[in-house]
Amino acid sequence: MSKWQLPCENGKPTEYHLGLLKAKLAKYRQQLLEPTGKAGAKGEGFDVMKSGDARVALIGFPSVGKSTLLNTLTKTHSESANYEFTTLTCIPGVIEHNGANIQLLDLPGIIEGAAKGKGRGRQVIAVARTADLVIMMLDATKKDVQKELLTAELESVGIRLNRRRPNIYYKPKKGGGVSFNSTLPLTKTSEKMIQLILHEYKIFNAEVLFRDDCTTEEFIDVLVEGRIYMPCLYVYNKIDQISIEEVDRLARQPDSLNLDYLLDTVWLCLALVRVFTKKRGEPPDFEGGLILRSGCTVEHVCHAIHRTLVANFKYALVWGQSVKFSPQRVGLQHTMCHDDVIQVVKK
Ligand SMILES: Nc1nc2c(ncn2[C@@H]2O[C@H](COP(=O)(O)OP(=O)(O)OP(=O)(O)O)[C@@H](O)[C@H]2O)c(=O)[nH]1
Ligand SMILES: [Mg+2]
Repeated sequence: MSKWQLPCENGKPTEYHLGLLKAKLAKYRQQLLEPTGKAGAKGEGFDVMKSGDARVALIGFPSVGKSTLLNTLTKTHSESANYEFTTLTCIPGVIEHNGANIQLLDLPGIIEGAAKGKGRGRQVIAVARTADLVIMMLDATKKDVQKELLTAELESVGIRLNRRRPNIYYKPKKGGGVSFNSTLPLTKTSEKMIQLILHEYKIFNAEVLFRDDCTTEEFIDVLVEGRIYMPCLYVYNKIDQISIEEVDRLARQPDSLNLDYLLDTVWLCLALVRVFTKKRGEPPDFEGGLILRSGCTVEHVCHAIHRTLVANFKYALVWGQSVKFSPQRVGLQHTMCHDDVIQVVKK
């Protein structure tokens, strides 16, 4: 066998060899991404202050209409024109929705090879990593392949779009070797494969527990640090340019949107919740709602009101969807719903 050939089983490269190659690839990519420490480090993004309640990044090829969308949704103006690379830096705007300030970032267009540093790709991707949501803008007049290309660019730098973190428990240990377990039969990888990959990473002591039928790639994602799991919305622009049949085809795709409810969908994806506070004997303060994350508890609300409030907390009265009776007396662990009203009673 020449050294350029993969070890074979029945003429096919062995599964284990492929798994190892994937692990090696992930390792080298990771090393490439790590900043070199010097000024102009590879991972550096555009310097834009994070502000507001959440951050949304606009990603797309040049001239798909990213700046036009920013100009439509926010009071900020970003140059838009019919030539490519009109936008050369990161322009932040603010969307006001349901009383929340959502930071929308207009970014330069990215092209194939962006992750390797083509164009301003690296900086754009570094900013995307800091966002809570990515809006991928696609030109309806162009082919569907743009979506795959952009997804591949983001994948190659560890950004996983619309995917859950793999349900694998992994803990490096000081000694005792590798203990491997799974709560169900594994069909997409095997203990031997995992052992080989751990070996490749020079990890000889660890506990691994598969709670789902995950793939080898998903295990590598758990092993390699810095993976980001981010919601992504696909927005098709320039639909005025295509035939009604084509619009119909796009609209039937499960993740297609129109501008009317783009904002509502952004809100849902960001999992934001607005809670109104109320003083005793007064109407709720509908002007100044607090913006929190979905799943927030009364304790989170108290922290958002004042940092000393939890220490003086006796109980709270809540009106709205999170309670059976309005009002209902609840404790610090109670989970709030969107548009609930809360009155905190101090000791
Ligand atoms: N027909 C049509 N043209 C659009 C639409 N949205 C934007 N455009 C035009 O497309 C061109 C590019 O728009 P931009 O907003 O500058 O695109 P961009 O994605 O910000 O481009 P870069 O900054 O170069 O990456 C402009 O001439 C816009 O007027 C749309 O919905 N329909
Ligand atoms: Mg632009």
